[in-house]
Amino acid sequence: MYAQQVETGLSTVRTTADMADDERAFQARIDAGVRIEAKDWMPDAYRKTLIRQISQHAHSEIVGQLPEGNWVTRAPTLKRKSILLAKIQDEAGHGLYLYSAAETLGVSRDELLAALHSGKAKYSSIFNYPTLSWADMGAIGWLVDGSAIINQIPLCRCSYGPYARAMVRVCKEESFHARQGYDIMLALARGTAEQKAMAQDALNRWWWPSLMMFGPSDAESVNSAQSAQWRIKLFSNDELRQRMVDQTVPQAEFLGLTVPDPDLRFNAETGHYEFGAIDWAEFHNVLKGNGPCNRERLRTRVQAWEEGAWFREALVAHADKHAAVKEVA
Ligand code: FAQ
Repeated sequence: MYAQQVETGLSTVRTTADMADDERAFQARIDAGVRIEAKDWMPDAYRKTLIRQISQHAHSEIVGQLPEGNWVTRAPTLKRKSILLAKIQDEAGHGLYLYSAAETLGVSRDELLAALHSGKAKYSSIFNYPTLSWADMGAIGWLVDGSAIINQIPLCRCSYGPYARAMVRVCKEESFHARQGYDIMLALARGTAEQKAMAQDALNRWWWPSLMMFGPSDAESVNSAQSAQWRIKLFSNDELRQRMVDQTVPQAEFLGLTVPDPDLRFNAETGHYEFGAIDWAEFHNVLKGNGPCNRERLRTRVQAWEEGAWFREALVAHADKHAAVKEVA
């Protein structure tokens, strides 16, 4: 199933015959389901792939706070505001777990953040879209966190121990996030005609970007085959995207909303929904930095980093002073 799909992908994987002894032993451990830990020997390319994926994931959590942060002061009730605040704080926590997991691979947080701030490192395309109405808070929780869970549940079983363990807690928190998003959508869908129209408009704008979160199609995915061999990826981009569609369409129907895809239909034979073509030109454009909010998001992160310099310096000064006092004692 998955192996067949990734064969059409762009990356090639090494057979055991091509591998040196230590690499073959490493692959055998992975194939046997043994978790790789920070101090274990690992091929440089495995380390590099994990640093790439985990740091991109961390950046996504941190940048992902911004679209929702836009609505904290305008939440309709105190209760909604407290829930939204808690969710956004959770995302910061996820970023911290993930930066810590990346650091176990020998890269510093400063290096990772410098790559984000220079525009070299990617973060999820989804966070480059604007949040225009309160209904967007519902759509993000429901669709974006919903998609994140589908992608991340398998990561709890991935081969790298620190990443897999971080994902367990992240997934628990993400399910609260998805639930609160659906609850907002439910309240709007059952509200006035104007509120229902607002919910529909949010679904219209977030549906396709949410499908893009899963990455390029299997035929275009450059990293999939190698990541599958290393059990970093347990399911392909297209498999997880299909899972999202199958799970979400009935939820939209329950809300009385229409998924903005004229080609969407249920195939009773396969038991899956068939859906229309994704606009990959839009996806690549966002990845290149030309999405509606790319520049604004990056500017905000860089500004936050610069304005926080005094605080980081104070922490280091305090730590140095503390260490000096300890030495004297
Ligand atoms: N956006 O060969 P593949 C969240 C890049 S967390 C931007 O298929 P791979 C929680 C990809 O990096 C959301 N770039 O790559 C939350 C690669 O470029 P590279 C983040 C993308 O790594 C909710 C190139 O395209 N989740 O939402 C995207 O095997 C609400 C070719 O792609 C994760 O990061 C994209 N959507 O598969 C927070 C999960 N898709 O690096 C706040 C972990 C692909 O070679 C509020 N990551 N690219 O230059 C993964 O599972 C994988 O990295 C994929 C991509 C599936 C994202």
